[in-house]
Amino acid sequence: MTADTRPAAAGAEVALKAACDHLLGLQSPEGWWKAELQTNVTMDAEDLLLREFLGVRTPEDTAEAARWIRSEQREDGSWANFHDGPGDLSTTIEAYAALRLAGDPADAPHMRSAAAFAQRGGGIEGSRVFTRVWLALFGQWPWTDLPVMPPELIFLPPWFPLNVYDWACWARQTIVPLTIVSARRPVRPLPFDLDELRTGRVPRHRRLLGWDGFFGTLDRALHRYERRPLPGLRRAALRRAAEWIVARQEPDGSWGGIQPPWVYSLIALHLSGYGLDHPVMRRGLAGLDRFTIRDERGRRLEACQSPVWDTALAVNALRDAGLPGDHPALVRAAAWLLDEEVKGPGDWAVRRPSLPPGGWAFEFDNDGYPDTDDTAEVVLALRRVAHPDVRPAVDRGLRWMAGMASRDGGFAAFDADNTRELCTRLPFCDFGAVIDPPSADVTAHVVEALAHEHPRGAGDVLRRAVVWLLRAQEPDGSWFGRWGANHVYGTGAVLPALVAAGVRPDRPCVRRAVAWLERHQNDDGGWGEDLRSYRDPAWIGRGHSTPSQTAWALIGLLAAGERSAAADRGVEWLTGTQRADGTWDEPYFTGTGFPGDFYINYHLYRLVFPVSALGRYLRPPGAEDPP
Ligand code: R01
Repeated sequence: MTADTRPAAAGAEVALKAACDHLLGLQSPEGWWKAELQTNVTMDAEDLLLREFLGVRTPEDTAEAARWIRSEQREDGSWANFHDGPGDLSTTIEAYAALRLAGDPADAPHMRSAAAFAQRGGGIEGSRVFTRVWLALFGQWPWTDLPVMPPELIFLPPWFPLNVYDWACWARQTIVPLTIVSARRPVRPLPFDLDELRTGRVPRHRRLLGWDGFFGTLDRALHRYERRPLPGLRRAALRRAAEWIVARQEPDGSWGGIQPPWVYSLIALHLSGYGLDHPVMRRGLAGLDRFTIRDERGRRLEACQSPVWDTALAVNALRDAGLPGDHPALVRAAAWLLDEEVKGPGDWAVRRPSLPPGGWAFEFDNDGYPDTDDTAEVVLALRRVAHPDVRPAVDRGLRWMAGMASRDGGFAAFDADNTRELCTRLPFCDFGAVIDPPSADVTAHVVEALAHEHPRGAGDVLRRAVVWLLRAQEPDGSWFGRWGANHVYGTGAVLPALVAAGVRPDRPCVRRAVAWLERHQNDDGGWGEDLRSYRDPAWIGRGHSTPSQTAWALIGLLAAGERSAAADRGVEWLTGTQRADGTWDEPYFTGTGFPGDFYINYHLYRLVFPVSALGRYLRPPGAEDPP
């Protein structure tokens, strides 16, 4: 064995040891890792509005949430959806409404500057549908001036356009309760109004969206129907929708483990006659407590939680770092992951009825919605741990995952063939992704898992997924990042996948991706890509260097065999910015919920990805794998 003489190697060894120690120190006694999943203050504002609506808002929670919301306000009076991002109109309006609820007077300086920002940005009239639904619940917006989503939707068969299974699972679980809410049109008056947030003008884009073309006509017809719905049909639809919701409550009281379906389901069921002491409501409200973080800055909610994802990434990182497969921390993590396997069917079975269940979901209790992204990472992790029971679970996961290929050969997160573009055209859908089509990052993770495992019968699935990835390469040589920011994430995911699948690193597709990464390295040696890149192509590949994005670029370069000066400088950026305690600071959000609309700061990313990158830098792939 010869010593590594690269100038960055010695520093990388020291940094990696400290980072691994820090990461090991974050593991729970049960074996999982879970770091904060930070999003934006709409979570906290909507939590107060929910509690007000249900009549369970307490002065203590209100004061603590308001303190957090105030602490997140920007210089210009607005609230943003991500660190250092631009103020967002809808987020600002929701935060403002919550602070009024908490008693902040409209003439306080921070409220006046928030209202001024909202006015400049188009006011309540220009805000997203969800924001106006919240305001309608409190008499601050007319229900008649919102796009109609009738509960009769629940009766459309799975082959009919716009049926509930045409929607991405997160949108489906949000829309079904909202159909109940908007059919019942409840109003709980407030002791104040929000006139200071109104402009009195209907924004131009909404007039076009709402009243032009086919969907404008459809929406007008639905508004007429809404005035006199068929009583028998309406009653049956409301009943069926409520049953659909109740059947999907998870063991932890959540719906899909994500905040929007959760709060709208609680409101919808309450309107359907479920009292606060009904077990479904009690479990739902109690579950929210487990998603609540309380610390010196106040009280805030996680939009969802990432223990399975974090644990799989941590295991892979520690194995990349050279920890042996029989290390007690890894064995404990594997045992916990095995316990988390999804063993029953879910909504995914509507499109793949004969596929046996298997795989993993993102969260502690999210059995109805396993996803291929988590399943791929868990498979990649479990196969590297010496635990006697991993094989059958890994095999079930691989079979389920391979069976979730979409028609075009690519992979989406939660469903197969969830590609009905029509859904995105509805006037109701002005926020976030509402379908779940295949993406390069998810397909890459699946390819990587299949390529390492080569499960019987999946050769064709793997080949088609590789072809899908090759076709998805952007003209500039990069790949788009659907669930992480952005092309740096996509490219950092696809390169290891292609190489694992046998694509030689000297092939042009790999060379073009390497060149793209090298072109976008910052002068300081790191990589960063601003979230604005999702709306403004000028930002693609550009932004402040961050630990996770630098690590993704390094992982891509190292997979391509680049033991180059660019890699050395990336490693030096990581070692030079590491904190004394072994982790990194990462205020910038590098996770994507919905491109353009909803972003996530996964607080473990700053640590797990640098550990993987430094580990792979020091130990080229294959050096000590498998266990
Ligand atoms: C939301 C919302 O809050 C939300 C929260 C989390 C997600 C989905 C999937 C995964 C897992 C992670 C997070 N992986 C596929 C990705 C791994 C990196 C999505 C949405 C907001 C508005 C609406 C999420 Br409407 C619905 C949900």
